Amino acid sequence: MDNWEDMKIVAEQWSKQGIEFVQQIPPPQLYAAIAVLLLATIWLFSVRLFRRTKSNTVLLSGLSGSGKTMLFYQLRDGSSHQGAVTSMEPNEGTFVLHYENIKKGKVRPVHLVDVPGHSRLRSKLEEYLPRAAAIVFVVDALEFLPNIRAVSEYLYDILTNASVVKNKVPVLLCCNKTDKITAHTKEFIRKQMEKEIEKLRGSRSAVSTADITNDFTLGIEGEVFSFSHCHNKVTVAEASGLTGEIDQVQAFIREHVKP
Ligand SMILES: Nc1nc2c(ncn2[C@@H]2O[C@H](COP(=O)(O)OP(=O)(O)OP(=O)(O)O)[C@@H](O)[C@H]2O)c(=O)[nH]1
Ligand SMILES: [Mg+2]
Repeated sequence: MDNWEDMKIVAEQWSKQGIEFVQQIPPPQLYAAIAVLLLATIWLFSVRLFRRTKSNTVLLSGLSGSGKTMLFYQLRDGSSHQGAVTSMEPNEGTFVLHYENIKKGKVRPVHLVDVPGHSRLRSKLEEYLPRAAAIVFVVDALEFLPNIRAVSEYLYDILTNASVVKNKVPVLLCCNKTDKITAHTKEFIRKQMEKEIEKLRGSRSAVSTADITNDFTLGIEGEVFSFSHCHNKVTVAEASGLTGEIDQVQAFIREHVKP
């Protein structure tokens, strides 16, 4: 009982001292301290809010005919009900990926945008780049060599775009159409594209094919280009929009749009 009483007295003394201490502080300083505290809490809350509202936009880009639209439908419906027609408009949708429909529960939807690859429509891409949480760059692994220059230029334009660099948007180099045995492997495609981009780096006074402003230079000065030198994380994967082998694409999307 004695102990309890002692503690009460000590607590009372402390609170008295505390109040006296606060009263000693000149009001302007007190207000400043309160303001700082308030601002700090507001800042903390907005940081948390901002994190929650992180973009869920994933872009499918790449040359015309690489298979973006087919991949879009595979990701959405788990089937490839369209293809062969050149897209004239961006294909957009916000949905839970098809394979995730099986898992019941709260899963964050993905905003997927399939941007046409036709050279005249590619400037559309620039509108979407600032919002992108991730980019799936689709490459036709069958018709790769005849298009190597164009493919590399397009990727170069994306990797040097200001918002892509500033936001460090991760890029998946998706080697598509691997259902055919004549398809090139992702390792081959990666190496060849590194070589081609190395050439482009030297001669990049050429006009951008995609109307995308090249705001940054690529790679490390004086070193042979490698995707590992990019500001962005660039990874490679194989897929087939035709047969629905899209596990690696799905995993990439979910890595960057957290469920
Ligand atoms: N073998 C094979 N063919 C594919 C695959 N994906 C797409 N194709 C074929 O490639 C062609 C182009 O596919 P799309 O999905 O329309 O290509 P896209 O990238 O949307 O082209 P644009 O809309 O013009 O930018 C179609 O004839 C498809 O049948 C695939 O995984 N394997
Ligand atoms: Mg299309």
